[in-house]
Amino acid sequence: MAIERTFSIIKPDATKRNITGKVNAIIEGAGLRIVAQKRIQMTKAQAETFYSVHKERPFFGELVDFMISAPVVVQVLEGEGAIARYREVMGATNPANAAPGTIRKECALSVGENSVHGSDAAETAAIEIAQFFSGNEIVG
Ligand code: FUP
Repeated sequence: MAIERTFSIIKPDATKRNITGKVNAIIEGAGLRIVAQKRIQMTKAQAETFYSVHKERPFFGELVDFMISAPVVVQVLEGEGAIARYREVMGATNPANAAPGTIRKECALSVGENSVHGSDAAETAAIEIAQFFSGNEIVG
């Protein structure tokens, strides 16, 4: 399988509870490398752009408000089949359905406050990485 890069966000529920390191330990334990990482306060415009695919969904306003409620940590992860691998490591969107050992099972509070985001495909990974990182900030 090819070496890929995927985009990750450690969300406000996790940064507020000071468990960035716990999330990163699960990521690294799964064989993914953190090749870029920064802590930012997302703006409303950034959050709306990032989640624009969900703009017609009833939870959109709540989702945007949550994403700007505290700092987040944006990351680029690299590894063999990193996009699918990270989706496995994250676990199901709703932590109640997430498998043991996944980030959402071990860390998340609810379907909204679910600790992490990970890209769902190669095209979205490229778009999401470019929204938050310039090429020289990614060091593999
Ligand atoms: P995922 O790819 O697992 O992050 O899930 P989705 O793209 O389906 O959803 C993106 C985010 O929207 C979730 F992480 C949390 C939020 N969401 C809700 O708040 N309620 C829902 O019913 C579904 C998603």
